[in-house]
Amino acid sequence: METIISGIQPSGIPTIGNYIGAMQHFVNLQDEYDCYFFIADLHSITVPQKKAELRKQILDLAALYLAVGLDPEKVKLFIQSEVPAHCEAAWMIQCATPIGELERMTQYKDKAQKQDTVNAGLLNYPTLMVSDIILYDAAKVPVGADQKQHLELTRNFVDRFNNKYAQKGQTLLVKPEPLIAKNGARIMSLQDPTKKMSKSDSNPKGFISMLDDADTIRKKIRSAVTDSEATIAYDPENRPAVANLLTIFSSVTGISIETLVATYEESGYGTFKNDLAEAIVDWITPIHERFHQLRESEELQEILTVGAIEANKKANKTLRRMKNALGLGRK
Ligand code: AQP
Repeated sequence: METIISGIQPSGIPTIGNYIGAMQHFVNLQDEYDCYFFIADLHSITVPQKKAELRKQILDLAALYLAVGLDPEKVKLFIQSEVPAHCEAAWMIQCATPIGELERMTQYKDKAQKQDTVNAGLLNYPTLMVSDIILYDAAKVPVGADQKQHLELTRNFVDRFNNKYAQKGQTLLVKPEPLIAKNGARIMSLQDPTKKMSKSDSNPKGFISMLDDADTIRKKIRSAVTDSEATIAYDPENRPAVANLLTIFSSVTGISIETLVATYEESGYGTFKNDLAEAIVDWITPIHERFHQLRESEELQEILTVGAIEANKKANKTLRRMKNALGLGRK
């Protein structure tokens, strides 16, 4: 069975964008692959976080992973900072990565623009991502379009490291392939369809959090921007806001966009938005029930403890190979 790895940052409560673009695919992949999924708390501190909120969001994300359908019997679920190998390997990777390669990363450029002071961690973020991937010998990494550049960096690093240090016939590091979801939708902000929906958006009207209650969801959908056209149509280029709402509608109901357009073409935004809000509420209510059962449970703690043990076991093996390749420490 091939291995896959992916993580989500606890930099807020996951949005339905995180669900549609990442979590739902993780659930579909768990039967076919040896899966490692993690809570990327080390990545989240590249920008300032509040201590108490971060601690809460780590457990919220863990419970949400399970509430949306990840099965702890099938996947290893762990908290990144509980596996020290991630930072150790990241240091070795940084020492073999030209700064120019990191400065070219578009996500770095975007995030750096929004900070008064740019920390070294923000620049080095992709090297921690390289570490996340290589430590688990991941053959495939589920990535959205925005992460392709980071995966390319990983593939380049693996080539460089293997060429320089692998002994004849040795698989030192595994070179990962991207796993692009068939219906890999990118969900946009409800207030600005040119901007990706983000859990750390300072305007909460821009996103639907996976823990928003029914009334909040209804209000946010009601206030979502649309356009001045009279009919409902799927035209992402010219009518991105409506296309975004149709994509969300289709994702939470499984109804095709064509069928939705045929149903709502002439119905006006009021009915369309009302039905969309109810569809989201119907879909999210059982997720909330499972979330609340899990959130304060001993079971959640046990799942994370077992996940950390398994992840440490696997990651430490790769770390040892890397240290031996570089001649660090003692044999
Ligand atoms: N709007 C989105 N549509 C589709 N997929 C999305 N993802 C994020 N936003 C959308 C996917 O979710 C996964 C985890 O993301 P992350 O938390 O590690 O980082 P991110 O992409 O930076 O997510 P956010 O919500 O925008 O977080 P903040 O606000 O902290 O920057 C990834 O697979 C991503 O593609």
